[in-house]
Amino acid sequence: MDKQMIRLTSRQLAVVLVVTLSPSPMGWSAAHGQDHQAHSAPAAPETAPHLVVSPPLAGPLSRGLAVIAFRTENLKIMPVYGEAATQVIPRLGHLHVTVDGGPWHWLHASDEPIVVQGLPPGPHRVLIELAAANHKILDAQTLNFEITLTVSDAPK
Ligand SMILES: [Cu+2]
Repeated sequence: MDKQMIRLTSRQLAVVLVVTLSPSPMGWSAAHGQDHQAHSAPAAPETAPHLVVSPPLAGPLSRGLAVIAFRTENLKIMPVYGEAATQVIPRLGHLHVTVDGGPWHWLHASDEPIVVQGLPPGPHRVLIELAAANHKILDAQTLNFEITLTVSDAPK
C-alpha cells in the first residue's frame, strides 16, 4: 500500500517535471481538450490570485509606447502550460493581453512590463487577464488611456 502510494507520487512528480521542462505553447490544445475535474477546493479569499496593474508610464506614452508594469499576488508568472501545472505550488500562471477589443490576445509569461509599441493617437483600452496554467481566467484589469502626440513628437 505504502509502496503504491509512493509510486503514484513519483509519477505525479514526473508529470509535473515534464510540463516544467517543456513550456512549449504546443501543449495547450491537448490540455484544452481534456475535461479534468478540479481536485482542489476553490482558493480561500486570502490566497486567491490577484493582479495589480499600473497605468502606462506617461513619458513613453506621449510617443505612442505603452509600458505597463504589473505584479501578481498568490501566483507566479511562468511560461508553463497545461492541466498538470495547475497542481503546482506556488500557483503558476500568465497573462492574456487584448488591445482595443481585438479578436485575439497574446500571452505574456514574464514579470517584465507589458510593452505595446506604435499605438496611434487617441483612446486605447488594454485588457489584462490573469490566467492559470490551463488558461482559466482568475482575475482581470482594464486600462483605459489616451495618446496625445505633442507637436515635437508628431511625424514629419
Ligand atoms: Cu492562457
